[in-house]
Amino acid sequence: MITSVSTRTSTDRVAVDTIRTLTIDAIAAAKSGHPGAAIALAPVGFTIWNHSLRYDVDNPAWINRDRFVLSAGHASMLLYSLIHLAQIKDPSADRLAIELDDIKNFRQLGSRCAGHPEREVDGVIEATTGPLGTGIATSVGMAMASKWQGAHFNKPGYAIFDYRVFALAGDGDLMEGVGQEAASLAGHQRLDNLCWIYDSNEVTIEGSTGVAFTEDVAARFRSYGWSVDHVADANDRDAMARALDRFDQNSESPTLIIVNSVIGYGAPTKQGTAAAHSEPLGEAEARAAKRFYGRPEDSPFDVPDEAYEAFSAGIGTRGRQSYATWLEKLERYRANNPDLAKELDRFSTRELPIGWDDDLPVFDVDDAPLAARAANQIVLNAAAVAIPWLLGGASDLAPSTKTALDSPAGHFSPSDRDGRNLHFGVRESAAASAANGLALSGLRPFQAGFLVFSDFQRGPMRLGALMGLPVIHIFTHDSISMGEDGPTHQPIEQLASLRAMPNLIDIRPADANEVSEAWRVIGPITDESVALVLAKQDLPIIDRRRFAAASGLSRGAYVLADPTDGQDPTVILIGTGSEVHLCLLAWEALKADGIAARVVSMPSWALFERQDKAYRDSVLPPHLLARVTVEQASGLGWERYAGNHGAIIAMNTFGASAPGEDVRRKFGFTVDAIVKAARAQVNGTGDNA
Ligand SMILES: Cc1ncc(C[n+]2csc(CCOP(=O)(O)OP(=O)(O)O)c2C)c(N)n1
Ligand SMILES: [Mg+2]
Repeated sequence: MITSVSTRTSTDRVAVDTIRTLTIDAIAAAKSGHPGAAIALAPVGFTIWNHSLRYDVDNPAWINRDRFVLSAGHASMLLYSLIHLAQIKDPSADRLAIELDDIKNFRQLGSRCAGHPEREVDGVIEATTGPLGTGIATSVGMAMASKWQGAHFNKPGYAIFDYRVFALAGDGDLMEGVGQEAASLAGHQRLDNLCWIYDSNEVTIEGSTGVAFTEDVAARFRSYGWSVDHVADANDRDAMARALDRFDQNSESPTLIIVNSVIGYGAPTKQGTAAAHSEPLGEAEARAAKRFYGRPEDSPFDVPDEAYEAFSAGIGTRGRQSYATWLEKLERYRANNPDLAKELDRFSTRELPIGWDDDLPVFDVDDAPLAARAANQIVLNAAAVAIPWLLGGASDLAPSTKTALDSPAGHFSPSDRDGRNLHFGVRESAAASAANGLALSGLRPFQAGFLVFSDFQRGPMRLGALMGLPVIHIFTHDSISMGEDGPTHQPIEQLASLRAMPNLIDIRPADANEVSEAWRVIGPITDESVALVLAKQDLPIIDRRRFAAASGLSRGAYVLADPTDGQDPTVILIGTGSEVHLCLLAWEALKADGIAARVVSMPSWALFERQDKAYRDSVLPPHLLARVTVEQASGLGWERYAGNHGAIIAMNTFGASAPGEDVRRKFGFTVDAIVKAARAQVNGTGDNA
């Protein structure tokens, strides 16, 4: 529908105010929610979507769609209203992605309008947000992905990937450290396809930002290398559109558009106050606000046709055209670049190349002992050769974590967008957030660091797990055995806390072959994150001719060694990672003593827990209560496998600064200690001491 400018303007105004009234009504029905920012930013959201966003509402999963991330996740009703009014189709069912009924059931079980936006499928809600700062940080990964995909897949005249990323942020997002790290990274990388819109309303929950946040944001972003633009009034849609156009023309740097708004605009007593942030308006205030907007006071969830029409004339028309043009380009691209097009098809459906794991290395028992991180370097590189879109980096620790990809992988930078080594700098939180953004864009990212610093990443890791993203977190220096750097660098409680996280698979391999098998498991994962936990120190290669095959790793735990004379075991030694080797030495010593022991290698609690009971019982027979678990980490949770009577050899304190061997001895991780505990178990004198 072609409309005159004046009609467009009044129709647009109705659409903007409909976002506001839907917000008011949904929050009133739920008796909870955050109206203020959604109301104030309605014209801003409207303009981004209808003036700029290249997005086809009939094809939300379009791989080259522009991305919009609502980093101020508490303003979720803004996003739900936009999705509904734009009439975005559900990609897999004959319905809208968000129906009016979902909005009426805002924050209730079964509604797609959760308290904070939750990503479910590609393309509708682009990222789960709410924890402030993480949405904007994730958007940096998305912008990097767009650049990488463009460099990798585009051919002259065929821009298959050139999507832009918009993120809407509030004061909280800009205060958070993770947002600051990410802004610094984006500025350095000159991500000109990234636009953050900052709602500067000078209000947070505690009141005026004057109590805690008074810096010159524009100057800060300029120093990061961003272009900074201003829109003096959030209601000025023309000014907003012009600022978005300037972003579009900028090919040098990311853009920050600072928008001044009045929180809760139009709600007479609440606007401009912290109360508008988190309180439903209340009956009288809601009526007054609706009167102010010129919308009916007595018909809740009223959506006039003009509201749909405005979106249809904006994002609807433009998106359909953009998609059609792109599709036509893709067909020609396909004809001219058949191999790359095939790769693109696999990439777009998250399918691994056929035979991707054929050349994963197998390590020989006669090879020299190898640190798990060193083995991982070899396996990771083999996987990267096979999977073109596997890429990643460390938080300045690639040489220590051994996660550099060999030439010709290249280094991602403004002059090498095809590079697959990413340099996150010393920015753990941004690294994990960017990895989420890369995964949301279809890439297969890894991000690496010391296990102890996973603490800096829990927020974004948790969001990645919650979103079901196949991010590969590689954590090295995985125990007190890392030695001389001392207790600040020696992880204790990290493993237990990672194991407590839903949708995150823990894998702590015992030797190089378990590392290889770990990657065989990791490769096909599409909807969970992985924490691959690796020892710094050398580990002997387990003799797989004498002991069970490393492929047992895929089941989480497996019987590595049993009594050789066919006897039933009288005690089970359960180890993970570097401690499995100690268990094997203890097994030998016990054998020499006539004690029949079993050794279980348990690289992954998560994978073991999903095996059926018969398998679990075959590994850990319920009647066999004499057990010793060994792990150089907090013992929290090991009761699960040790049982009430078993011995748990673990850490109950922080570590100590000394060579790894000495630290291990000091804290009791020795063959003798394991043998002693096993004997006590067999004699019935041991317990959880
Ligand atoms: C990491 C994190 N800490 C705290 C919160 C709780 N919280 C939700 S909104 C908010 C204040 C946000 O202020 P601002 O970003 O300015 O949003 P506005 O109130 O202006 O909409 C806080 C502290 C959160 N969501 N995430
Ligand atoms: Mg604010």
